[in-house]
Order: sequence, then C-alpha cells, then structure tokens
Amino acid sequence: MVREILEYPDPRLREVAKPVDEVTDEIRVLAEDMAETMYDAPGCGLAAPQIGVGKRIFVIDTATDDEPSDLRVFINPELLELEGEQTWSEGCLSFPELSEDIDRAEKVKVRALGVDGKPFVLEADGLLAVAIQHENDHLEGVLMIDKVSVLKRKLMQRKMEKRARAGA
Ligand code: GNR
Ligand code: NI
Repeated sequence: MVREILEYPDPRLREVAKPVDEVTDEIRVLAEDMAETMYDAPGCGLAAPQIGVGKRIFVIDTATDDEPSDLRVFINPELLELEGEQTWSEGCLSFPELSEDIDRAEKVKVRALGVDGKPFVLEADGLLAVAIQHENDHLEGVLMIDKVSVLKRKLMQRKMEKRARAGA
C-alpha cells in the first residue's frame, strides 16, 4: 500500500526512531509499503519516519531505469565505518522539487537486519553510500536542510513554507 510521505516541517520528521524489537510479519508489511511508496514517488530511498512510522527501517534502490530493480531493506542499521568524502546533489521526498549539494563520506560500512531478521554487513560507495547516510540521518531526525549553509537553509525554509501555503 502506498503511504503518504510527510513533508518538512512536519514535526514527526524530527523524532528519533526506535529500534525494531523483532522482525515480524508486521515489519515485513511495513517494509513492503515503504518500497511501494518509494517506487511510486519515485525516489531511490525512503525511511520509516517519512511515512510517520518512528521505527529504525529504511529501504533503498539505486538501480537506474535501464537496470533491474535492486531493493535493499535495512532494519536497525548501524554505520560501522565512514571513509573519504564525496559531494552529491541530493534530493529528499520530504523536500519535493529541491536539491542541494551535500558533503558525505565516500564509503560506508553498514550492519543491519534484513527482512529475514538476519544480520548482514554491506560496504558501499557512490550513490548507494550517499543514500545510506541520507536515510540513516532520517532515523535520527536529521534532514538535509541541517547540512547546508545558513543562507541555503533560509531559502529552503521559504520554499517549503510557500509550498505548504499553496496547499501542495
Ligand atoms: O529519492 C531520493 N534521491 C536522492 C538523491 C541523492 C541523494 C539522496 C537521495 S534520497 C531521496 C529519497 C529520500 O528522501 N529518502 O529519504
Ligand atoms: Ni530523504
């Protein structure tokens, strides 16, 4: 089921998400809904707080249009290692139509549980590494607007206020 994506400045985007106790069928349905919502948007990642669920889960698919889909589900993720630096022009489904250059680590090592409840470790670089860091931030209530200059932050705030007033 496609869920509604919350937009800045919804206060639910600022809450710190809680660990998942056990990977149950309910969690698997949530992960499915998140994937469906991400593909529908469309976006290359989605964190549970973006649909108003304060749990530590995110989904990512960085495959391009001409590649087969590559859905990854991360439950209770932990970033174990961050290395190097890279800058991407990032978007966020909670800031529709905005994009900003954000500095991130070039490579990340992440540990998480999969939908089978089993732990896995993944080393990623490029866009996948960026997406993992972006989604992990959502679980901490951190948003891309927090990572830009004061001037850009004000511009982003203004654009989002205007959008909210327009009833978008
Ligand atoms: O769809 C998305 N694209 C994107 C592009 C560059 C860096 C990060 C992202 S994540 C974003 C979807 C989203 O808001 N996830 O939280
Ligand atoms: Ni986002």
